[in-house]
Order: sequence, then C-alpha cells, then structure tokens
Amino acid sequence: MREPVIATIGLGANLGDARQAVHEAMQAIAAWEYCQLHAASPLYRSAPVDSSGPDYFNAVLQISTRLSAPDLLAHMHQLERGAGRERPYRNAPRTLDLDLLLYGAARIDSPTLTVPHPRMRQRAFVLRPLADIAPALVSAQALQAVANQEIEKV
Ligand code: PH2
Ligand code: MG
Ligand code: MG
Repeated sequence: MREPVIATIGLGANLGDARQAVHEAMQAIAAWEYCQLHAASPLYRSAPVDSSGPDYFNAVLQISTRLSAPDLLAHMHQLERGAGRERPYRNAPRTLDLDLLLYGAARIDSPTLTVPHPRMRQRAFVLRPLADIAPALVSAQALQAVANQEIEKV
C-alpha cells in the first residue's frame, strides 16, 4: 500500500445553504476511507472572484491519504455531484466546489488534473485559510498580493 501523503483540498460554495454544504463536505471528507483529517481551517465568507452570485463560503482542509491523486479527485467529484453540483459554464455559482490544491510535493499535469492548483496563489479565499493551517506554505508577500480581495472569517 502506498505511503500516506498530505493532500490539501479547497472547499467553496455560494448556492443554496452554502455554509452548511461546506461544513458537511468537511465532515464527509474526514470520514473517507484511506483518509485522515490532518487540519481544517476556519470558515471564511468571500466575495465572488471571477464568478457571480451570492458571497461564497470557503475553507481549506489537509488530509493524510493513501489514495492516489486521481482516486482522491474521483471521490471529490462524487461528493460534488451528491451536493447537486451543476456545471452550466465556467466559474458558475455552485452548491459545492472541491479543488485539489496540493498533493504532497507532487507536480501533476494531466488533462484532468493540474497540481499545484494553477490559480491558488491568486486567491485570498485559498491563501487566507491555508495560512491558518499551514503557515509555512503561505508567505507574507503572498498574502499581501491578494489583500485587496474581500474576505472575512466567520
Ligand atoms: N471559486 C471559483 C471562482 N471564484 N470566488 C470565491 N470567493 N470563492 C470561490 O470558491 C471561488 C470564487 C472557481 O472555483
Ligand atoms: Mg474552484
Ligand atoms: Mg473545482
């Protein structure tokens, strides 16, 4: 069996009971087999970035997992579908979005998965919660670069 890897997952939602959806998704992920919760950020409320609709609820989780990155992604997609996720167009408002941000130190560039997530460094709704649970991964300069984005801990 493969060695466990620390995977970092970004959670977001801005349709329906978005706060509850993020909360429930965090609990569901922590219960996956071959996965153990490593760290969970506080919940944030953020204005949509390159998106529309109501404010988002966002959080970041780290899990220790023996799942491969593609298997982990498949679990994440299944959970999104279970939450009623539809994809009418890019960055459409959503009931639940789960993004694989980091998978250990792996660099993955496949047609279905790019890790590290290519836009994570441009987004306060990723960097702020990530800095709460893994400060070594987010420099002060990185936080400064997204300081203009509207976000608050809730
Ligand atoms: N996700 C996006 C696009 N824009 N904005 C906020 N505030 N939070 C998100 O999770 C988010 C977004 C694409 O996945
Ligand atoms: Mg996303
Ligand atoms: Mg996504």
